[in-house]
Amino acid sequence: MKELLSGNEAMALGAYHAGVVVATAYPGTPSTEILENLAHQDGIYVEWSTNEKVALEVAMGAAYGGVRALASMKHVGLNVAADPFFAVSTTGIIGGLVVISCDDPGEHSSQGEQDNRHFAKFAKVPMLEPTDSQEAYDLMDWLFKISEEFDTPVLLRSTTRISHCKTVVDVGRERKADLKQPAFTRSPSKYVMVPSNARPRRNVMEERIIKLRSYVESFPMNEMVLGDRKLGIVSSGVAYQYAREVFKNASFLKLVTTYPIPVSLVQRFAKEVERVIVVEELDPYLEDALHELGIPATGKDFIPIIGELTPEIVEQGAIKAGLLPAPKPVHKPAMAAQLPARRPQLCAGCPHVGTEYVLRQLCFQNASSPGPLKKGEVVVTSDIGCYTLGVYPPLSALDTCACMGASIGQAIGLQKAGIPNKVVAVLGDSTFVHSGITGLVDAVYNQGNITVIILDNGTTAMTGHQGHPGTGISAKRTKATAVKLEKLVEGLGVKNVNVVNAFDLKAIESTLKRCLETEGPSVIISRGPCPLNAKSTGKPFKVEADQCTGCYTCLDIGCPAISLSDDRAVIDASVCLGTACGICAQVCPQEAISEIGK
Ligand SMILES: Cc1ncc(C[n+]2csc(CCOP(=O)(O)OP(=O)(O)O)c2C)c(N)n1
Repeated sequence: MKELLSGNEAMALGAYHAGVVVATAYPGTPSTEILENLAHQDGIYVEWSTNEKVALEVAMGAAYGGVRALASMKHVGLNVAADPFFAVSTTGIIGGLVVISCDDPGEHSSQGEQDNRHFAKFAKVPMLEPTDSQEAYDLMDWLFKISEEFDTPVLLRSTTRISHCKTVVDVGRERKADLKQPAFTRSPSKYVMVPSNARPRRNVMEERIIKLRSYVESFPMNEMVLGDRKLGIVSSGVAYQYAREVFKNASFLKLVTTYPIPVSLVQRFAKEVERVIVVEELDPYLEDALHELGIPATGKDFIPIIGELTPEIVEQGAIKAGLLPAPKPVHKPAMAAQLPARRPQLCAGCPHVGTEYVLRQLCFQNASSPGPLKKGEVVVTSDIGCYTLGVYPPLSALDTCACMGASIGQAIGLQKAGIPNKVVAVLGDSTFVHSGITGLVDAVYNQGNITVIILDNGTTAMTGHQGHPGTGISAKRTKATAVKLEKLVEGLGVKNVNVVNAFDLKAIESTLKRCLETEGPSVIISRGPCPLNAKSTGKPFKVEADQCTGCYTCLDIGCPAISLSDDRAVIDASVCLGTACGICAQVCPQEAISEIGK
């Protein structure tokens, strides 16, 4: 049967057919749809885990219990899960364990760009990379087999284009019927990594890689395609597809096993061709591996090391390097009218807007340019989520954003460094549970004189409304036990805990002012539903044209429902959340905004 599947859909179906029993993930683009697709399947356990470290630990436990397990995450998620990733490489498993890392070259929706192929080599974990959805589907079966045969976790590395592009997949398999029965075999020398047990496991790891080196030599998905022998191209992942498109007649070596690489196969290929080049996205990972073998390959001298590749970028690089003739100039028709540039922005009715507006007023004192802080201004350390869009004008209310959970630690650090300004940390509810909790414990333990604002919209909005422990909704969208954030915060030892309505500007302002005046850590939970997730919407607002003086204060909240017509504010009723939000009415000095029909 043939289906049109994205790489992520194909990985999910491939894992299901391969008999995965436990699947875990923390959402993150471009990986999220893997677990979302597995959640539809019957007979398997799926969970949105608290974070990627927990996701891998749960999958690792399941694999210790003898069943096939999968943990998927975005590239930076593997940084969070790095500790168990290295640990499970040391202990090995019993049931197959597959870790999927979806990298995001070009940072379409990430805080950083990194090439996670290095993780495989670093942790001594075998890695395979599909070049399309068919291979993504087929590989899942291989990955679990390799994992079990070699007693090792296996890394499947994907990238945005592999994960999100749809290609035709021959879905040839059905779910395995002969699943292993879950059982744990006691074996402290394998599972209890005290130094005396961990040292012998290091030998096991090295022996495993030697065995894998010879295994990958005959792995059927690595493929040598001999064309014109003048140019031989080594490639993997989506870059292989681009290379095939650009170099029509060259010879190719497609590598699916990219750690370890099949050394003899690569050497044979290099002998078949006059010149070897490597076409790969991000780092010169394969190129360096070829150099180590003494093969004088090139690639990164004409293919960028930064950002996502396209066939056009590969082609331009090849032309510059003299590998392809320059194209004859063709007359291109004039471009169609360009769309106006538009920043990403918070939605109409977003509960984050009010808090960020107050932060702007109170902490930045409307200072507009970067530079040293004035007396009385407050530093706002931020985290990652929809609320990070508050960095853009007109809100411009944030000072930092590094990695998930960092806002609280950064705030403590700034305060302990002794800067003369107060510090506020801002993070979302999903981010708080992911990795904010430990920072807050640090603030309690070490008497951090900071205020933490948890923007609780009851969901993981940025990645598409996944549940998290605070929401009481499971990955299968059934009811789960909800962790109450205010109780959790109190339980951690915070004495000054406040819950405010995220749409009540006065309450947010007075609570924040009070918190900034008190000693020790304080927490404000600013609560309001995400409008894209909320069940009911409000009655829209309008601007009374004769009352509007054109002062533009309402534009300062950056609501996409508000625009100008003849220098006066107007509200688009089809977008406005009105009574469910009401922030524009609260900021209007003329009281010119009210519910339609009133
Ligand atoms: C380590 C890591 N994992 C996952 C992500 C993807 N991601 C970015 S923000 C975010 C959570 C957003 O949820 P929340 O904190 O509740 O804020 P909201 O978007 O709902 O405002 C996630 C999962 C990431 N950037 N880094």
